Amino acid sequence: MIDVDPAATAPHPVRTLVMGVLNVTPDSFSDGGRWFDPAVAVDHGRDLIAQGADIIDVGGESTRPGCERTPVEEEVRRVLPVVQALSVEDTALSVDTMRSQVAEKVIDAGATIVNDVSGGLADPDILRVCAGADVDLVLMHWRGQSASMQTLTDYDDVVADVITELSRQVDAALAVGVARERIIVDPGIGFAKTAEHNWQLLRAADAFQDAFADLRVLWGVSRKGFLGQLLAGSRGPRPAMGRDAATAAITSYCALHGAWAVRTHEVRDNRDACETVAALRG
Ligand code: PMM
Repeated sequence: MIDVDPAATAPHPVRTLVMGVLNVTPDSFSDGGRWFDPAVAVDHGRDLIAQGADIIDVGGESTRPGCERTPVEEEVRRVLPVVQALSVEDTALSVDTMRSQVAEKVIDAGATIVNDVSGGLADPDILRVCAGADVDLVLMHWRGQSASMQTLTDYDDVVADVITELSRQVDAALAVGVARERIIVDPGIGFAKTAEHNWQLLRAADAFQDAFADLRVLWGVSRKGFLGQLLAGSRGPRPAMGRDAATAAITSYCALHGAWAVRTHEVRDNRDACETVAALRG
């Protein structure tokens, strides 16, 4: 097994890292409710670490399409105890939030990565908070809140448009003082995108990597709806829990195409996939 330091800022480590998803929510699309109790969530986080997660990504607000916002106090109530408890583990801790108030609190509690799926657009103060702290910042391509995002899928050329729009988000972060090497970019698979857009972005992984050549690239495809559509049977789309093999296949593909990290619900097989690709690449 190859150890990689999640705090190192080189865009292409010898092995792609695995960010394990820990959703402390009652309603996330694939695992909503399973880890809602803080003690159960902490146990699951430790389990993901034991399975090989390099980073744990704690989220307290579901971003599934159509979803309404979680009140800020409730988001803090969900994530803070889990971050506090996991901060003693020897694993990088990321928090999936679009809110500056939440980011401030979890940074104080030991989070080392802020994963903002809105890429600084939902609450621009989050950029200032991250600029003033010792954290990495994930900027994901985003066009609007979950309640409306699937109406925001008009693109001239999805690959070029995502690169242009995400570059603007990167520039906004740089403008308030976030250091370039602390920025991680993510194309936002499934966010304001149709299934075909997701496939086009994945096929263009090299172009995406080239456009952000000096930055780390994170991909989040795990169990997403377009995989359910791909694997649909006579009873409709394959349920989320049956999409892990497809997820691991895409993990291998992203690793081969230079991803810094993948964000996945299932960790063991995805870590194995990253190890295997690292061996293949020599
Ligand atoms: N996807 C989800 C949530 N957070 N963060 C990043 N950086 N990239 C993603 O693709 C992403 C994310 C939605 O999945 P979930 O509800 O299962 O966590």
